[in-house]
Amino acid sequence: MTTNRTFTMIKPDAVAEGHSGAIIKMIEEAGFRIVAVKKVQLTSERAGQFYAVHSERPFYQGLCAYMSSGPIIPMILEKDNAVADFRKLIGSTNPAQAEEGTIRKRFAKSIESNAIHGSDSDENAKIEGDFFFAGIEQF
Ligand code: RTP
Ligand code: MG
Repeated sequence: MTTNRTFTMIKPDAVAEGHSGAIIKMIEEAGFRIVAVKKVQLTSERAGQFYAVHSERPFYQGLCAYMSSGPIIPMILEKDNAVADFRKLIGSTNPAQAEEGTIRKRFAKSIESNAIHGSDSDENAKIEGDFFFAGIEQF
């Protein structure tokens, strides 16, 4: 296994409910190192750019409204096998199907408001990290 990076955002519902600290604790205890972190609020347009891959899906408008409804905490993370291990740590998109011990099982409210994002490939991790952070912000 090689050390590599993934990208995540703590989504508006989890930030608003005060779960950021508990979620970051779970992430660090699972062995991820924080490479970059900040708190920002997206416009609906910018959320739409981030999720452009879903632009034809029926949930796209709702997703853009949700992701711009309050501040989020984007982060770049580093670990062996980062992308796959982080998807395991967050659990299924739908919390009803998420395994015990996962972040979504503990904090997601629904398939729409599901607390956290995780990149689905090394290529997308790089694109998504660069969407939020300049090179000099990534340590
Ligand atoms: P994410 O990209 O946020 O990590 O989530 P994911 O890979 O598990 O799921 P994805 O299929 O990429 O969907 C992106 C986000 O869109 C919302 N969603 N709503 N109503 C629905 O059926 C539905 N499906 C997806 C969720 O916020 C999901 O995380
Ligand atoms: Mg996805």
